[in-house]
Amino acid sequence: MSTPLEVHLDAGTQEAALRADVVAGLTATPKRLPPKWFYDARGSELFEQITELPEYYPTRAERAILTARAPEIARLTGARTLIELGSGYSTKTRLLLEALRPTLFVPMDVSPTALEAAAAHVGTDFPSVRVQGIVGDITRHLGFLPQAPDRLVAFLGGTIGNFEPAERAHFLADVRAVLRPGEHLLLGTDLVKSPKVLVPAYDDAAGVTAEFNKNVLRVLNRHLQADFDVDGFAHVALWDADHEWIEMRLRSRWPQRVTIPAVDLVVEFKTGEEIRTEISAKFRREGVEKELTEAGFTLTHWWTDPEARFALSLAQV
Ligand code: AVJ
Repeated sequence: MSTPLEVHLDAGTQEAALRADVVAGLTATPKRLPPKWFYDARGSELFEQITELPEYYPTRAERAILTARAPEIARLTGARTLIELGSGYSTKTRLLLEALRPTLFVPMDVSPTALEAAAAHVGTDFPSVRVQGIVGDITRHLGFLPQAPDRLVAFLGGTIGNFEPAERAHFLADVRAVLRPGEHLLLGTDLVKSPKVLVPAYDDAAGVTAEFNKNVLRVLNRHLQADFDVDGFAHVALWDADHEWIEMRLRSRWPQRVTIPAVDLVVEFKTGEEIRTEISAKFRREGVEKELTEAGFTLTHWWTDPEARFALSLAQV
């Protein structure tokens, strides 16, 4: 049973937010763009392909933890409502749904296409679960989450790593603020490991991540009538050991001038000049526990895959 998508991001608001991010990010030094603009229909599909790449271990590692721990998570939380933030296609979520058998499943994502696909497959496989998809920005629309009983908020995939430390603190405090005492957060975090493993995960041999990265330029071309030459930029993935995060960048191959009519902007690029398009922070247990505690949560369980590549934290308000 699935109710129609609840939309808190109408096209007008989305375009205004995109314009503001593009003006702020491409007039800054160094240039940057927020990763949320990767995820149009093509970008969401490319990300699904990334999750199947041999080099991209986080999805498989997290799935292994969920497979092993879903029954325990169900028992520990007793959740009757499952909320999934940044749900995408919700492919790993079926493991939680099978164990929890919740009354209500609320996936929230910026991508309506991904939510529709999620609602369709969950609706087919779990006919007794009511699905209420919310098209929204998890940094702005948590207030629209339903006041349903016994909620478990899942934020999987390591997506919290896309936020800078200060943004993470705000985000976790916001999640904490919408929850009632006794309710839970299940948080997926990728863990610090050798750059020999990390860098290829973000720079795969088949070039899918490169296409995903460049997709943000296609989004700007389509929505803002920009004239980015997508082939004029090279995909870059590097490990920032000080911040313990992966950075993705797009590096201009030659001097170029890009016109973005919708925001009345002309942007110049020197050869080698980069746009930072994503950070993907990697974590250690101490850091996760500290950040959860500072946000008002208590970390009750920490599970990793057998190779300790990825962690799932269960925290309670
Ligand atoms: C969806 C944010 C978890 O950071 O690993 C994959 C996105 N970027 N490859 C990540 C991503 C490049 C992914 N998250």
